[in-house]
Amino acid sequence: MASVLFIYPPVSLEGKNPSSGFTPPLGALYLGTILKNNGHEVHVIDANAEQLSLAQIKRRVESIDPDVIGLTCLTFNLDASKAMISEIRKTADAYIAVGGPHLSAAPEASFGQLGADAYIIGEGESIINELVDKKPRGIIHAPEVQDLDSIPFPDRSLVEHIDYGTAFGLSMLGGKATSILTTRGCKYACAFCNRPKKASFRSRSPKNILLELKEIDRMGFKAVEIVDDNFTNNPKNVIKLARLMKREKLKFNFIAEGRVDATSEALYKSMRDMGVVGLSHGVESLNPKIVRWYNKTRYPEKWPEYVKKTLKLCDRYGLVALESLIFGAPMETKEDMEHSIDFLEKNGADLINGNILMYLVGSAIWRWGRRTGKIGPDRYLASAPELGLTPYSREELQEMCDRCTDFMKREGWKGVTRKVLDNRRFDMIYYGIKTYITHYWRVRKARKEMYEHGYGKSYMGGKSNTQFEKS
Ligand code: B12
Repeated sequence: MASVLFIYPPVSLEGKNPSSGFTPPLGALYLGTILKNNGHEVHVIDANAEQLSLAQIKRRVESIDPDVIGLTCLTFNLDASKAMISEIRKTADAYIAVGGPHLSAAPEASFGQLGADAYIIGEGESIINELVDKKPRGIIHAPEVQDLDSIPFPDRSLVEHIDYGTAFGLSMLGGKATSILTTRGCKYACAFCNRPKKASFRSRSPKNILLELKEIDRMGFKAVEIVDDNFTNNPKNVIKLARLMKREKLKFNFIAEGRVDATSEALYKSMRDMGVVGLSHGVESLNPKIVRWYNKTRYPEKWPEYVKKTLKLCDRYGLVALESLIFGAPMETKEDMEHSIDFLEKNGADLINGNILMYLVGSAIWRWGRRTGKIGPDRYLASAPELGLTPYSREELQEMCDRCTDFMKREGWKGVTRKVLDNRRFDMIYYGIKTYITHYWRVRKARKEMYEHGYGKSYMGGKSNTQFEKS
């Protein structure tokens, strides 16, 4: 039997990572569970959550001395993954396989530069046993799993030593936290996203999700992030799940991601009933021309109406509304950006998350940039101002992001408190007050760090130009 180690690399091996520590690396847990069930010894290092340095990672690898190492590579942690592999290679002679979202998005010709033995495109479940047993080399296409109910639940005990649901050392969700995946794939094709468009949208059955939630409950988790690309993609299932949970008297503090054009009273009521505390939506812009360029919807002119309706529903059902905006589309003016922020502020958003537009390898806007010669062939991740694809500088766009952050600081707590009270989430209120009193200085420090390094500031401490040298 082999000793297998999964590593989830951080964005940066030095500085603070904006979103470290929030949820466990489910990909590694799903694959690790299959191997564990087959008798292999499985370890997981979440270098992102634990903010490990290269030297610390290397030491841990050496002490585990695995036969096989599996890495989850995102475009954002590409540089870190590459550096880790090269460092590990110096002392360990393990077979190294890399999977994850980046591989499904980037050109296959570039994979070799990562320095691994095998590169897996797609979902690893169907090939993970073979990978460990036979150690094949090169590029491997793993088919997506059609029957999601057939996959064993991820074994969360593999990362029980890590306190999830925290940001900058502070628990954000009210209690022991984990995550769950209820669907895979997405029905939409946003132009800035580099998730594989080939992947079909699939749902787990509500009964199967319920069984996993019961297990999560038995393990003592109170808070659960639903990490689907879009939890509201299958509204019927959400409504059914809420019914089943009610029958079982099961409730968690959930957070999830939804769409502003997939809303209904029944859906929002169900989410409230099952315990969803907050829902985030990719609004991106309130200018239909920009919404069309992002390919968010077939009806861009209706977008502002959709956003208004969604915010009303969040208000009615007491769901904290975290609305995301992207700044820096080529045709976007400062007035457009200000209008987007004002619109959200006036129509009931609780929190606004501003981001600078990134061109990610494999996304439609990246392909457009390549076709028109605006992006070099080896540039896999770059922001709009770096590429000169917006009339505004990084600082000007950052100022817009800061306006969103200021709104959160100024108004966020009011909306959040009102909604939590409306929904009689006394557990969360008690937890919030207790944390504030007992960890006053930590709360202040975490808030400060969050605003300095968190979402809407800069990805990777300003370093956003990951690129491979030409081979
Ligand atoms: C939860 C989440 C997070 C959490 C925790 C991540 C974690 N530990 O898994 C937090 C909040 C920390 C986070 C942070 C970030 N995230 Co995130 N995140 C997600 C999210 C919503 C779910 C991840 C997940 O659990 N998926 C479910 C599992 C089952 O899928 P999977 O990880 O892809 O694994 C499967 C395959 O990829 C493959 N596989 C993966 N690893 C391996 C390894 C081997 C050896 C093999 C064989 C196969 C294999 O098999 C797995 C099982 O089928 C995804 C979107 C999504 N729905 O996947 C975005 C996503 C992964 N995140 C994304 C981004 C951009 C980020 C950030 C850069 C955001 C930021 N600005 O800070 C950071 C980067 C963090 C880092 N270290 O690099 C992008 C990545 C895009 C890209 N190509 O780079 C995604 C795809 C969202 C999107 N639509 O754009 N994220």
